[in-house]
Amino acid sequence: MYHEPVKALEIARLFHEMAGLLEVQSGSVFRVRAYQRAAQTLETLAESVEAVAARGELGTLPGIGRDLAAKIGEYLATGRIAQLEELRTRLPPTLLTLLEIRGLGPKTAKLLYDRLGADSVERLEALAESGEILRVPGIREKTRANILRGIALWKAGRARTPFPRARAVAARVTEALAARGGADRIEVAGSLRRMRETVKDIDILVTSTEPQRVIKTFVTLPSVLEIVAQGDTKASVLHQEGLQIDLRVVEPGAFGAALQYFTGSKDHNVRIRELARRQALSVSEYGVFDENTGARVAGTTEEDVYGALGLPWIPPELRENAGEIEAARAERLPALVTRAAIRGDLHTHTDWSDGHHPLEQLIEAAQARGYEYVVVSDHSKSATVARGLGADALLAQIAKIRELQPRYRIRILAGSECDVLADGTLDFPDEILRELDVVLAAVHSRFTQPRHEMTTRLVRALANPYVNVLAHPTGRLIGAREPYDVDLDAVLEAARAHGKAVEINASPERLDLNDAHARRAAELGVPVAISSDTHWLANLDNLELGLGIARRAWIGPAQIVNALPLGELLAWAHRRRPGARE
Ligand code: DGT
Ligand code: CA
Repeated sequence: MYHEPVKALEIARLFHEMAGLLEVQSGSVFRVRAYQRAAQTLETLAESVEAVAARGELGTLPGIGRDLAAKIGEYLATGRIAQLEELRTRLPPTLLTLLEIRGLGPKTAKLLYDRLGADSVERLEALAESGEILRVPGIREKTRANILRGIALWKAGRARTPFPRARAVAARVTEALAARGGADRIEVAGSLRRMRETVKDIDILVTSTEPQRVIKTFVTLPSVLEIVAQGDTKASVLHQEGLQIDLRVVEPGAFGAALQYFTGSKDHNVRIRELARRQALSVSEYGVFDENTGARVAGTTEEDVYGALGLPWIPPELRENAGEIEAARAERLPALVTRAAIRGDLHTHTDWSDGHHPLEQLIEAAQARGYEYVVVSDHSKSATVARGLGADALLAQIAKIRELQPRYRIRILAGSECDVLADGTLDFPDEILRELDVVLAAVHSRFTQPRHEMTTRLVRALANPYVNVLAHPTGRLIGAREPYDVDLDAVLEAARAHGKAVEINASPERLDLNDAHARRAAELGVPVAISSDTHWLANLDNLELGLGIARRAWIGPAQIVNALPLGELLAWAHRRRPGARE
């Protein structure tokens, strides 16, 4: 189980809101930054904030002075922050959503609110569409286009909740249900269990001898904003994070059937029922029934349900009616990757570039994950916003890594997330790349190149004999930047031809390659690297999101380069270098 720093995250969210409110109010930039910094500290806290508070040490946390420590204390004691509630009354509640629009800064948001009363995304969109915002000094056609684009992305991001956020909510709710008693088994079903990239709602199943008690507990959780529906064995609520949660209480004898049914997908279930009918069986959320006698032949576990139809249990990530039923019937289900198969992380940053921790801390954290190796892959010099390393700094870092090595069990590999320049050449010359153990190549500039240029650029980078992995191959930032326009098949073909890997970047903002692209890569025989792209130590655990993508892509350990033992990984990484033996 990974640690869910529940309270700290709640407070971090409130501090971000404070920062936002102060920002649109044109409060002092100093205060805004202070809240943002404190929120970041809380988000990356290694232990529970309650424990720190109990020791009276809140004020010793980075960026948290006496005033903010008092606010945290207030929230822990009362569940509220009075100043925040006061701020909320002074501005329309929807105004803050404007700050979520990419490309619209707080100054512009305030300007449009003051001049035109743009107090919600909907209103801003109408004003932008009609062109009225162009009357405000400083708003040009380009600003208008950016705002409309930002709104479109915002809408797309809201309709469904990103998997990482939904999973965090589900973890909190199921923990609360477990802690308050009354429920025996608790499982999350639906698209969340299938690890889809986004989910519409959270589906939870429980068994209980006291359904009423569980329902009551559920609808009265403090995080519930509104009860949508409430019955004897099921209820739906709107959670404060803005998504709906459905809870169903089922009897133990039907738990497996209900879990199978509500895990879906719908298309998978339709096929399952067809298959059943051909065997004179019927499948529902209550069990598998013999159509002639009406007797229930399975229902307690999912294994029984699939077994009754003559199938092996099918992993939830595969249940999309994308060939898994045929594979199951032929006993050819893939052996999917698990966390245990992963031997190292190939993509991490330290405070040498835009990571937030010194090299030693990163190495210790990776070692604590039980890895055999970790690649330190700070940015290269052209990534100026990420404080990329020049050649001298990189050589110094390599020397430092070699010097530190004897102190650690884990093998520290010197790497670089080397920029792919606009023409497809790399940010470092071969003489420098030669010094590295593993080389990642990635695009961080000129995202808007026409398709053929971007494709040529990536294909050329993959041809470089020192490059091992193409990092975040499509460049999307979820809710903020579309993938760049590229012929991905041509890129994957080049990766295959040159024996290079493509990355499944497990950072929640990226998740790139996505499941469909990763499956395509695997089908073409292109190996993948599942990487955390760590900037904060806790990011190392994001790897799990990448594993979800890989599993949805039918990928097993044999197709994953960071499932290779150290020696084989290095042999693979170096085999195209000049002078290497094939
Ligand atoms: P989403 O949209 O992210 O919530 O995706 P799901 O798959 O969680 O969909 P949801 O919440 O509407 O329903 C949960 C599961 O319940 C779904 O995967 C399969 C099952 N289910 C729901 N409605 C139907 C239906 O009309 N027919 C069948 N066969 N199954 C259904
Ligand atoms: Ca659902």
